[in-house]
Amino acid sequence: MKYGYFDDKAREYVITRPDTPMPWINYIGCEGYFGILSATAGGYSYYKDARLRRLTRGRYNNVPLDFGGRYIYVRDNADGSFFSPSWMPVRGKLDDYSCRHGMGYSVISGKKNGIAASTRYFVPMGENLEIWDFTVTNERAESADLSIFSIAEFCLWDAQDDATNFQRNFSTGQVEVEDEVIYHKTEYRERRNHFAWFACSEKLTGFDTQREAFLGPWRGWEDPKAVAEGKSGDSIAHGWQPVASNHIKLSLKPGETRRIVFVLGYHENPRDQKFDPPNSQTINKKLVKPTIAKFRDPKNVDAAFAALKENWDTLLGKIQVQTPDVHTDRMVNVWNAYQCMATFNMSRSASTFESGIGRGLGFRDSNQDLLGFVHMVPERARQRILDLAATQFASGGAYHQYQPMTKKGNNDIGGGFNDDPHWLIIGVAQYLKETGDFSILDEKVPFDTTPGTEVPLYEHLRRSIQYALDNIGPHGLPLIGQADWNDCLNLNCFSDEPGQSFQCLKGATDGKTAESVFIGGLMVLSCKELAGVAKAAGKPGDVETYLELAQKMDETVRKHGWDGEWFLRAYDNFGKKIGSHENEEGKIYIEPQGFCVIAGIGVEDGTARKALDSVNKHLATKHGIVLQQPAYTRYYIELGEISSYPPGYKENAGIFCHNNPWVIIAETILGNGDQAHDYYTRICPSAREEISDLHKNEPYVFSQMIAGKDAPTHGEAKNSWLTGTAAWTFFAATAYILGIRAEYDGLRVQPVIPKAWDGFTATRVFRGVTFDISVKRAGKGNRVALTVDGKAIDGTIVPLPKDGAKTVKVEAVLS
Ligand code: BGC
Ligand code: IFM
Repeated sequence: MKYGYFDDKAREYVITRPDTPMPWINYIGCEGYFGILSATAGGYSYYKDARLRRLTRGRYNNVPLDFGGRYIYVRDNADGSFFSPSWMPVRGKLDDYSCRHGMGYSVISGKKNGIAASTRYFVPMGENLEIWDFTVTNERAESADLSIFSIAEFCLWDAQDDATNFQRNFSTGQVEVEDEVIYHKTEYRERRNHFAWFACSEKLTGFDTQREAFLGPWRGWEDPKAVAEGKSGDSIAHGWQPVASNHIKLSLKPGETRRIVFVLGYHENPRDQKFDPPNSQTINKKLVKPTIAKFRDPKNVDAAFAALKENWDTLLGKIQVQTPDVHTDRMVNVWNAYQCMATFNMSRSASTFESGIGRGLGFRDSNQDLLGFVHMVPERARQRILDLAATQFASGGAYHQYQPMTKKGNNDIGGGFNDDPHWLIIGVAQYLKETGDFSILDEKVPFDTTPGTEVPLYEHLRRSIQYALDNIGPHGLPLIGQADWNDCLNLNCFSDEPGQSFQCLKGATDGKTAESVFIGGLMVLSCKELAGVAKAAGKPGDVETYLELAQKMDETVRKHGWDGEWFLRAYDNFGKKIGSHENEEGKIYIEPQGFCVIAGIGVEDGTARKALDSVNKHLATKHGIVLQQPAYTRYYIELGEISSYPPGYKENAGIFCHNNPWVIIAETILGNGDQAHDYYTRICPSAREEISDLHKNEPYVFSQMIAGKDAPTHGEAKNSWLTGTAAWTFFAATAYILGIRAEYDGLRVQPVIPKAWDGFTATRVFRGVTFDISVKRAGKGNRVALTVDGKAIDGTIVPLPKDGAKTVKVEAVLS
């Protein structure tokens, strides 16, 4: 069953009933101010860091799952009845409901008894605030006397502290109200540098800032006292739970529409102007008054919305395609690119599945995310690379995560995930191919964010490989450390004691035995990429060094990492094979199959083909490719967290969508466009829209995981939005299936599309030049003949125009 539809022209997904199988969310904000926004107006907002600057409260993982948000109540003063146009939190029956999730905004509309209301939520570009642009229409034949109530609940900044330290927090909350603006100033006494505010474009009938005054004792959000009685309490919060609620009375003639703008904003002094005067007990309101005045005027709201639209048109305009497949088109042109920006901004921190407290920005994650967004925001990719590299250790190892607010490595998790350093090379290489900006390699970047340790970024890349060379195991393969890409394959964490959890036990191992074939494959690729960087950057000496290392590791992987029909996964702490036909369970894993082929291992001699055939035979299902088989039916302490999951979920044989595109890319490398696109379609959310009751998650974004064939809920998705799947599927579809990819010397056009496609057209903006590409089939193969501005060229790389032209016309014929 479907719960909505794609409005492809408008770049919106339209949800037509509020009781979706899961909260179907969107994100607002794409610079510093961010919010999660569900289709029923749930979710919270934060500034830069979902943990350290949480502005409002949402109650995730609650009953129902999505609770607390940006709520509006519409009350009919004639009979005292009321409803929420977003369905939540009143949840009464609506006569009409829709939510249009668009690019950086959502419009949620509801109608009841002839009163239609709609709110457009968004964050203007360049501002630290969100707008709730509300309109209400009286569709009745007689006048309506209405009360509108808005409410947001403030979080006391640090989301972790807010959730746990209420013995203190119940006594710290403070607000001020001036000129009908509610200022939330908890902590202002000591910090004097930040506050939030809530304002409205209309004259207020009343307000509330104390949650219990608004709700009334022992009442819930579905039936607040203020709304039921039609009267706010004009309360001032002293401790407890500060909120911001406005009450506006309206009298609407038949057919009349009124618009009210609510604005929730945040102010934080710039770093160099940290604090307001020491004894200041009242906040420095003049800092935000011009902004408040600006957005109380609907004209400025319209202009801000137009600017937001324009921003997204520009970003998405970098790649637009028209193929015979509607799912490919809408994912590439709109939703997958949009999801890539969300993973860039949010990493893995804040979603329906992530609390915003547990995870900062991942080193491996953010480097991989770059593959999906560098073409849209190259300057921001540059900064991200420098921030990531600054958390690397002098050894070349890296913190696994860093906190976006402080940009410092996270000590709780530490380092020792031995795949991490390689991803920096892959991220930087992609940045260079996209932008040609080699100046980044000379940027001075510290180790472990320690002043005085700065070296050029290029040296960081060299240290990444040095770290791998310093951590080689008994078979000559890279040591796995805490884990590799598969966070849950914890081969150095074991204990003989029954009932021990997967946590690393001190002294259990020296970590010098367990090896990863996957990192072996990854290292072959990263060495080749580093050789490519060195060549393009004019460092010929290094080219040979890294190509030799790639060659050597390639040989080691074939010698010690090949199981006969597929690539092995690892050697455990006892030197025993993992991912081998010799194992009883976990005989074959997906990661090394896809990745070794991407690295070029065995492509010439047929082993690569064998490995991918084994994937097809043992791992492929109609819902996607599972991570390994057979699933672990019991807990193996020597394997760690992977076997803690029941069969078919997450890393224990779930369909981990993130590495499906590795196989998709691998299939294109071997020239098999049919198989590649078929795998793509299996996990593609749009193609799964019809089975929403099974899939459950949003049909417009990829999920991290779909339950595998061993799970009772095979086909059910979890962890939507924030996943490496976003970048990798985008990269697989655009750069490998459609074959349009950035190279040092130009734009490659080398499609490997399904045989049934007669071609496609695309526009790709690359280094400021628009490439208009048209691909036609003259035969069923993948051989490409290119004509550029009417002239045939050799090879598949279209160079940038020498005459400074801003457009290039490319015609490709496949035979
Ligand atoms: C995995 C989770 C795991 C977590 C912590 C994640 O990357 O997907 O299943 O619980 O890492 O190890
Ligand atoms: O590789 C990881 C990623 O860093 C976070 N999500 C899960 C993946 C597999 O464990």
